[in-house]
Parts: sequence; structure tokens; C-alpha cells
Amino acid sequence: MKQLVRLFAAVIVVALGLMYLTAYLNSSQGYTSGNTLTIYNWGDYIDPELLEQFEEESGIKVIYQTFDSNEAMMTKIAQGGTTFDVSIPSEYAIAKMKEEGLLLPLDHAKLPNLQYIDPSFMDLSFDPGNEYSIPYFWGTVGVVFNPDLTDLQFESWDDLWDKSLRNQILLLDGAREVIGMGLNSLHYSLNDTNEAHLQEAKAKLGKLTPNVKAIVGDEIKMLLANEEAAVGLVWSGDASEIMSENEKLDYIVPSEGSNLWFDNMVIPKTARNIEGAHAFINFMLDPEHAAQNAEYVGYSTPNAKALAHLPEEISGDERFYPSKELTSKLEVYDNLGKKMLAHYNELFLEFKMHRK
Ligand code: SPD
Repeated sequence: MKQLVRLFAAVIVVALGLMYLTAYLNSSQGYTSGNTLTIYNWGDYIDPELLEQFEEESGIKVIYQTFDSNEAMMTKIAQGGTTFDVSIPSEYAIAKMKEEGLLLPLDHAKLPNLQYIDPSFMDLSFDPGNEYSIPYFWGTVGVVFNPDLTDLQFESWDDLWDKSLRNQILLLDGAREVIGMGLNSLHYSLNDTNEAHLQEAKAKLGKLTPNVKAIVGDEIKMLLANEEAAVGLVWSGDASEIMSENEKLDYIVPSEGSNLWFDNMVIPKTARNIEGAHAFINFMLDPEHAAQNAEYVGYSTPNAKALAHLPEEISGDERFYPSKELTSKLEVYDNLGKKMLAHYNELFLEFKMHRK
């Protein structure tokens, strides 16, 4: 018994020691307990040097976690039990999170760098007045292809169904993107909710199966750059990163139309450090930081002043900074409502299972 008591006392002493040491280490770096900021972002979606710089400048310690889909992120925030201070959802997810009371309103007086955002990215229909969200990156969905491995030019989504592409296509793991591609290939809207059209898209996607090598997350970039497949359905920023690794590859947005998307910074209702969250958002809006981030991750910045800091080969590349004429032909995802979004996810799951 005495031994048990001694063991218990020893465990308590070690635990207290560790707590003291952590608090000391944090305070010696300028952090105080409670002065942390928990960021919940997509994978591969920030230059880690910027996180270090923010920590140094603000004295706030960053805790960083990632997600791989809007759906996973929304579920985690809605479940509660988390303390995320900043997250970066896409437009339809922002509309849904607003509707479900999952976001806190922003104080624009604490975001002076908001002045640098190109006005065409402000005040969009999913968040009028940017009451809850601030532009981070934007882009399109399209096809990246390797001309050494295929002769196709990919003007149309239908090219993906070409027999020569057997086991040669990688798809990004996104329900809206894959079902949207099926709908667009049939000349339907990627926000279509007509059940007959959705079933038609599902049947058409089923016929794509022999050509699909894998449905993957961020590793799609490495696989395509290493020429493990000829073609990928990707977000434009990933295409830009792949192409900086392997210059042979090219990116197009098919002629039937595609998705124009916006990822914005928000403060979820789980936030504990609202002051710090505003400081971080403002830090990321600084033109030099926004340019550094865009150059690192390969995605397109909505920060007009940041563009001036980017090399012309990036800011002038129409594949990733397309003209207003092209973007006006693209569709932004609508918030289709809880039931319809769940239905899209179900159809996507069935497509994935059908492949096995
Ligand atoms: N590495 C992942 C980057 C995430 C890009 N978000 C695109 C969302 C489109 N709805």
C-alpha cells in the first residue's frame, strides 16, 4: 500500500514538474497560458514560416490542425468540444455555417489590411458585407494533364471518358467537385438538385470507373508531378504547384464550365481568442505576407496589393489568374441545404464504393 502511495506521489510530482516546465518554456518565448491561437486549415494551405513570424511578432503561440474537406471541418466544429479560433472554409460551407450559427461576426475595425483586398472578392452572395468571412485564396476546378502520357488536349470534360485513359486518372477527394464534374459533363449546373439529373450524373460517373486510378487527397500533387498518372481532376492552386515541380504538365478548365471557388477566413463560434484571431487574419491580409503565402502554396490571392509583390510569371498566368470573362462563365457552389449536401455526399460515396 505504502508503495502505491509513493508511486502516486511520484506521478503527481512528475506531472506538476512537466506542467511547470511547459509553462516556463512558453513564457520564456513570450507566450502566456491562454495566449494561444488554434488554427484549423486545409492541409498544405499556408507557408509555415508565416506561422512562425506571426508567433514572434504577436507573442501568441499557434496550435495548428488541418482538415481535408469542408464537410469534415463543418462536422468537427458543429460537434463542439474544440477550441478553433480561425478556420478557412469555402463559400457554400460559409453560407451553411452562418445558417447554423457556427460563426462569430467580425470586427472590421481590427482588420485595417482589409483595404488591400480586390473589391471584386468582397461582398459576395455567400456573405454580404463580409460580416463573417475574409478572402484568403480563390480558384477554379479543372484538369491537369501530362502531354507525354496522353495525346488528348482536354477541351471538354468528356475527354476524361476516352478509352485511352484506362487507369490514368486521379480524382481529388471532393464530393462537390466529382459530382459537379459529372453534372457539368452533361451540361447541367453543378448546383443541380433535380434527382433525375443527379442519377444521370451518377450513371455517367460509373462509366468513368475504368479510367480512375485513385481518388486521393493532397498526395495527388506528388503523384501527378512524379508522372504516376496522365491526368488529374484538381483545384487550380494544386495544378500550379504540380506544374512548378514538373513543367511538362498543363492545366485547363473544360469548355462546358466548371467551378469558381473562394476560401475565406472565419472565426468559428468555438473561438477562445477572438482578439488573436483578428490579429492573425489581419497579419495574413498584409500584402507581403499574402504574396509570400501565394507563392509558397501556389494558390491565387485575392489581395490586389499582394499581386504587385508576385513575379509576373505567377500574377500574369491566365491559367491561375483567369480573366473576368472566363470566371463569369463559371459557377460558384450554392449552399444546397443540409439534406441535399448529404445526398451529394451519399452519391459520391456510392461512386467510390462502386470502384472497388
Ligand atoms: N491543399 C488543399 C487546398 C484547399 C483548397 N480549397 C479548395 C476548396 C474548393 N471548394
